[in-house]
Amino acid sequence: MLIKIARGWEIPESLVTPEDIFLNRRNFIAGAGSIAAVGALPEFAFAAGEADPSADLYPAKRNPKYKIPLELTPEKVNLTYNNFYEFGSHKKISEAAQALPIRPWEVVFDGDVEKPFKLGIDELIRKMTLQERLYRHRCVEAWSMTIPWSGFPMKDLVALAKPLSKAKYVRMETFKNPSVARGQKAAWYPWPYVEGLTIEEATNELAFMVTGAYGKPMAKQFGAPLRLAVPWKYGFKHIKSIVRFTFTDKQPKSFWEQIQAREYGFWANVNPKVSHPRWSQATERVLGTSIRVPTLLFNGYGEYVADMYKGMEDKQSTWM
Ligand SMILES: Nc1nc2c(c(=O)[nH]1)N[C@H]1C(S)=C(S)[C@@H](COP(=O)(O)O)O[C@H]1N2
Ligand SMILES: [Mo]
Repeated sequence: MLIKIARGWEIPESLVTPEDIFLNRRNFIAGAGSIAAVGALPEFAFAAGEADPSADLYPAKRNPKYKIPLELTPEKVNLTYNNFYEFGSHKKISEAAQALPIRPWEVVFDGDVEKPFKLGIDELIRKMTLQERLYRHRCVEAWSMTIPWSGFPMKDLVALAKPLSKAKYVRMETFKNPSVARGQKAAWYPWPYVEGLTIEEATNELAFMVTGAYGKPMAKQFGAPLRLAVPWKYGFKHIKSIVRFTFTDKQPKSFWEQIQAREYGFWANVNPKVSHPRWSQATERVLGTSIRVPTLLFNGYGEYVADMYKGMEDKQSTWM
């Protein structure tokens, strides 16, 4: 491999052909090696002349602890291959997503908290210390990407919210605005998008609130201005464009669970040995390359998270 492999990440050399290595080296140079040289890419986040009020906070200092085994997915690839059903049930939603107004943007904290409150996104971001982390992302559809997210630990957001001890879960909600998000006109989906984590998961060091990507405020199609990253779980848990955090003692029912609980459950921890009812999860297609690599248990993050699921390993629901 081109980059020193972090513990727990090993991908057999045999799965990578020389062409792939060459391709990856090119991607690496074009992607990871030139995060600063983004001027040539289309400016997605704000219209011309409009400045993102948080732009001065980027690039955030990289936290070197979180390593990835493969090169970063080129920015352009990630910017143009997205799941964001609010803007359509296909991957080419990047243009449509530009219609989403991301200022002003209020975030509500309610439920079992000391005192419910609302906070403007810039006020929230500026209460936190931003850092950059290189994370892997594994979609339940068996593709994956790697991405330099910027943001802050979700633990810090939970601390700010001051949940009561009876709160066992945090329920998160995406905006609802069918006039700009045309996908939300499809009444057969249970809008708004909802996701949830246990408090233990939300305060795990890997759970990350994303505000930026590729060294600048995150593009709208990534879920600006606030999105979740829980890299040991399938991609649908990574809820985008969050407007509400509700602390509760009841396990939240997520968007996909409401649609098809047999295929998309609450836990959704990555496991190559547990197939989706309609396809294998053993390998994944790496976006921006021609390779497939084996999928790893907990997407390779077991050393951080496996303890939370002790005794649940045999339960099918842990993995779906
Ligand atoms: N609100 C909302 N969040 C969402 C989704 C969505 O459709 N709506 N799709 C999820 C899925 S299935 C994946 S794989 C990731 C995709 O993130 P990306 O487009 O940045 O790759 O977002 C997740 N978060
Ligand atoms: Mo996904």
